[in-house]
Amino acid sequence: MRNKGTTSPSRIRLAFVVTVLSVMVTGVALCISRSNVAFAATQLKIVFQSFRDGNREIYLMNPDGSDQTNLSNNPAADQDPSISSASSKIAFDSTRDDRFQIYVMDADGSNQINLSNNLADDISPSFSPDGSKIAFVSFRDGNSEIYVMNSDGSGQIDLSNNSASDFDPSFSHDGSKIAFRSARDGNDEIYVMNADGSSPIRLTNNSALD
Ligand SMILES: [Ca+2]
Ligand SMILES: [Ca+2]
Ligand SMILES: [Ca+2]
Repeated sequence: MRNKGTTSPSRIRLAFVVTVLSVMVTGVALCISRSNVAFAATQLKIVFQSFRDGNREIYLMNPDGSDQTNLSNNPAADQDPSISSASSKIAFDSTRDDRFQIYVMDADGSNQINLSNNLADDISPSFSPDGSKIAFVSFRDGNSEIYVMNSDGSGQIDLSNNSASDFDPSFSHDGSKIAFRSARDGNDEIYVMNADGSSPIRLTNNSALD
């Protein structure tokens, strides 16, 4: 179960791709929060995860591929980076404290802090565009839910509150919406809700996995 957030990157977080591309072109702050790669337009850096050291690590590189640097540098699994141009912070999840938890670090890899800090798995962090919030997935309620917290780890709130699987949150460019994947209607579909969890709307509707 704990690997679910990383085994299906092709199925996730597609709802805001058009917005993401326009943001990148116009050079305004962040960006994307896909499972393995995030692009910080204003910082001209790309953060990604790599298994090149025998375990998953968070790396940073220039857009031309130069200066690839291991930021997380820990024998545990470190994955799912989300970079905030607004705050110059990188959120990720890691098993270094046994369960997957949401961590944040500075863009040079310093000051790595456990933000979610509970006994259940927490994965798939995604910064809001202004860097003030982090959406993530938590299993603390017995099934996966979309949570949001302040960027210091305070105020952790269940937004999806549904007995089905909910995964892969991604903020819209203005921070007002969160797209995610849910199986609440029988199979995986893409949904969008307000950033406070209200008014979830199903965007896809088919028998395949979205
Ligand atoms: Ca690692
Ligand atoms: Ca759920
Ligand atoms: Ca479907």
